[in-house]
Order: sequence, then C-alpha cells, then structure tokens
Amino acid sequence: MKKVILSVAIIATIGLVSCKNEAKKDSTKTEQTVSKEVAMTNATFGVRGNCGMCKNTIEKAANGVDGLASAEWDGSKKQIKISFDNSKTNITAIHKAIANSGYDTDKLAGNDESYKGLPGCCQYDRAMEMGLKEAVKVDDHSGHNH
Ligand SMILES: [Cu+2]
Repeated sequence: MKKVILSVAIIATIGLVSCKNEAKKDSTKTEQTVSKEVAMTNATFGVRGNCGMCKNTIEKAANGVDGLASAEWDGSKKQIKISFDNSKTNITAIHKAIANSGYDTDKLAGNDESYKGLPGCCQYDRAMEMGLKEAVKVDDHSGHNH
C-alpha cells in the first residue's frame, strides 16, 4: 500500500515538473510577440457609425488592408484605434478602405453607393460628431431627467 502511495507521489511530481517546463516555453513565445508589436505604428482617428454591425463592417474593412495588425472601433467615441506595419501600408490606405465600405472618416467621406447598401440601422447620421474625447452613451434614452 505504501508503494502505491509513493508511486502516485512520484507521478504527481513528474506532472508538476513537466507543467513548469511548458510554462517556461509559453513565456518565451509571449516575449517574441511583444517585440513584434513594438515595431507597429499606432493611430486613432474618427469614423462615423451606429451599432455593432457598423463595428464589424468598419473593422473588417480596416483588417482587409495588408499590413494591418489590429483595428478596434469604439462606438461611443466614434473612433477607431489601429495598429499597422508602416513598411507595408500607411494611414491613408486605411482611411480609403474604411471610406470604400461606406463609412466617413475624419479625412475621407464614405463611398455613397456603399453607404446606400448598408442595412437601415447602419445608415448613420452623416453629420454626427466623430473622434470624441468623451464617450457618449449609445442607444440609451434613460438619461433624460433634466
Ligand atoms: Cu450599424
């Protein structure tokens, strides 16, 4: 009976050691990813839009640009945060890709045909403010108590 307990303990120890080794490998991987990201150019600019579907369309358009690392549109600030490899693309190409999908950026007007093809809820107000410093509440009508 003691032998059984002992061998279980040994197996458990081996298991722990191998887990530790795996963890070490993982941290090396993470460091490599971080050093890659350092070479990326980050930018933020205004993009008009309404909802989660707009977010998908805008981010998909930006991500379609070769050299784009990440794109995140903030619906409450009406702006996009991007990260890209500036040896492969530039900020103007990203503005163009978003405008082609029908969305206005703070530099380029969205393509009219694409805008008309957007679902009704996504046909945003083309005069709305974008690139806001303070987040505005989206689709929230509970704050009308003044
Ligand atoms: Cu939408």
